[in-house]
Amino acid sequence: MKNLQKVTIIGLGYVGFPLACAIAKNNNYEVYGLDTNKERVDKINMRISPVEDRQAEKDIKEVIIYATTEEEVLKKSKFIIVCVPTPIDEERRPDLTPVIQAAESISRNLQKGQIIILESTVNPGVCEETILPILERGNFRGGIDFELIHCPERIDPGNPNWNVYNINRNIGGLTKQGTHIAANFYRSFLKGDINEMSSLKVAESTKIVENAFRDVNIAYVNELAQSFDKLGIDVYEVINGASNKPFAFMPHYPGCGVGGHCIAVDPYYLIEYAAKNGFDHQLLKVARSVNNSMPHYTVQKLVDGLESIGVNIKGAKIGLLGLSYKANIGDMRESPALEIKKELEDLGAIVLCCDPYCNGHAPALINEILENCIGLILATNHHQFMEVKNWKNVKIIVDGRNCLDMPNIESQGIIYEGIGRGFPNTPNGKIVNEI
Ligand code: SAJ
Repeated sequence: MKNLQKVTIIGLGYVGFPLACAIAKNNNYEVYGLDTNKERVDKINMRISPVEDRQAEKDIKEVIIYATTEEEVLKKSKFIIVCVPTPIDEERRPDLTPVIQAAESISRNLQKGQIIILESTVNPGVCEETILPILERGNFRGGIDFELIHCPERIDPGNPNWNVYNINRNIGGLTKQGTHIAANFYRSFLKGDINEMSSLKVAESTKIVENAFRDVNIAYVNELAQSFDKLGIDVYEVINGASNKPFAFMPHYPGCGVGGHCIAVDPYYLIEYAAKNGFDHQLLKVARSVNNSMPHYTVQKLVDGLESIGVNIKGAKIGLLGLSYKANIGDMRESPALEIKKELEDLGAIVLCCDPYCNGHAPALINEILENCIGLILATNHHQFMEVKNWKNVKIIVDGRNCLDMPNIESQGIIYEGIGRGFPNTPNGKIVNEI
């Protein structure tokens, strides 16, 4: 039997599992998955995808991945790829616990010649200052007895065009030779360009910079939205106008907040690391603060709207459409909708939540809300909500994603409030979505 190279992926979630499938489709590799979640391991061994990922749900029927909770599997792997979460804690401080635990399991099983690759998003310095010392607890030295590489993940959940196979990747490592070996490993099963970079820190920085860029740009339009609401100008029409400039402008769109495990999280990793090294990222901090203010801004629009029709929010039945952080997926991590729900309940509202992708947490049906709620906030632009035409007994709608048909709503005598739409009688009710 051909001596296949063994690969173990640690962390079989929305990043690790599609990656494991992509590697397993190349017949030169025998792929193992290591995860602490027994239910997830059992699912994979029954060839069922543990994540919502169209491509992976198809791939798992064609490949074999040996999933386990036993770390001894690491001993026999040439390549070990770490794809565990890098969240923030209650105080919005970086939490490297999953990464440290993965590094410790690797360290306990480390073999000469292994190539250790971190895909989880981290700030510059984590590989060399946190992971490497753990791996060097024994007699092996990085860059000599084993390689340490960073290849930041770029999965975009729910994106129909970009997936693990076709997106370009950046890669950096302790040594140039190790980086090249790891880059050729990725080239053997991916189609995107693999860009070999000069160091671990540069590779770590690239991903953080990508996502902090997005956070700052979203904060920019969120601040514009608050300003233009006062000025009676529709910021959407302005952004769409600016977008017809074929260079030097990149549209982002205002909304009820920024959620997810990337954009809402990654900037804190750079803010904290830079502060430890004597630099204060004021712009990144202000951007985070503007984006974190949007859930409250959205709730306040509802409170003001209800007051304008003589209704107190205390005791009022309010609908919340969407708990996910973005459209058409069921992921509530850092979702602004959760903050909106909490603030509504703290104000004494009776909140009915509807989210077809998170129905375990949001059991209300859309019609139940339309028939029983005097006001509603749309927090997630799921396509199901955008198909509603008759808003029945609702008297005020706050469209937290500016995705609803404003003229249709106003034609039913309902107060429509968007985020940055200026005065409700915006002449151009053109609806646009996020990029
Ligand atoms: N959002 C806005 N306005 C925008 C864009 C997004 O308010 O103009 C909000 C969304 O509603 C959501 C949050 O920001 O709550 C994050 O949205 P996102 O589209 O950035 O989705 P993510 O978190 O899945 O980001 C991923 C990232 N991909 C990786 O980290 C590999 C990010 O780098 C991508 O730019 C993003 O997908 C994408 O472009 O879809």
